[in-house]
Amino acid sequence: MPLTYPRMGVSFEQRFPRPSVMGVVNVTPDSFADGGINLDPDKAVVTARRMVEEGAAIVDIGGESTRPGASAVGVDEELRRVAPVLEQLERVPVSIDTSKAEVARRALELGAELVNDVTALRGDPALAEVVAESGAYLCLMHMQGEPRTMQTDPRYDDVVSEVAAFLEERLAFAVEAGIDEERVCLDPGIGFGKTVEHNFELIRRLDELVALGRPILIGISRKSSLGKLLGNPEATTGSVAASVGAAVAAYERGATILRVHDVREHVEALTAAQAALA
Ligand code: HH2
Repeated sequence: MPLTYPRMGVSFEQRFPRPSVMGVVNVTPDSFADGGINLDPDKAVVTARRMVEEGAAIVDIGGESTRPGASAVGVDEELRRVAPVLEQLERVPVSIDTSKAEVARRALELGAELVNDVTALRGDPALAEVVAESGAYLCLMHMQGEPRTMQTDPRYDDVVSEVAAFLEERLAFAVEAGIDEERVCLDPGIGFGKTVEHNFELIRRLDELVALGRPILIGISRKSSLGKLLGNPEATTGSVAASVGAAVAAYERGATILRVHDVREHVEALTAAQAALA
């Protein structure tokens, strides 16, 4: 029987105190950092359990890569990838990284407690109702364009105010659809239609997103901006050390939850940062 999570009454802030770590497990052949490594369901389960032992508050299971240039995956294939993993993770706190209502519904039945939607409820018109009815936690993320083309020529007049306005509008949409505002977190979507400069400006001015009043999730772990920052213009990934540095900075600027591939390193660094900053 799936573990029943306290779906009513517990706010996002109570469930995920600052700083919390979300471990990334991609059950995909093509994800930019861990593609293929966790495609075998048994391997994905071992990785997810290890991440929780290392201190992750939740593990984000994804069956579709959204890396720049990735092509979309159908519902059946996405379910075929993630369902066998979720079935074996009954006692593990799980988030489902999907934009599809049908995938989210099945994942919630299998015990997932959070829906992580990189389209911020713009991808599948049926998803808002699934989240509202289940009482699940929800992450709304900003993306300019769509994964296939988003890194071609991202442009903003002011990236931070545009991302803030977008997240505010999507939060209002979610609340209008019956989703409890207290259960929602917001994410500027590092690397989703953004240059290196855009990404770091979003972290530098994170206080302007914190001012929206909801917890902020940051996913910069191993992203190419970190490799580019360190001098390789062709980088498709970044190092663990650079990821940890950026995560600690984001935490210091107000982020609540850090979405990462290397859980132990981030938990250790954030524990020390918290002690130093408290
Ligand atoms: N980044 C990725 C996927 N999902 N969700 C949120 N909320 N925030 C993010 O920054 C974010 C996300 C991309 O990273 P990853 O899952 O490692 O790669 P891929 O999309 O190639 O599977």
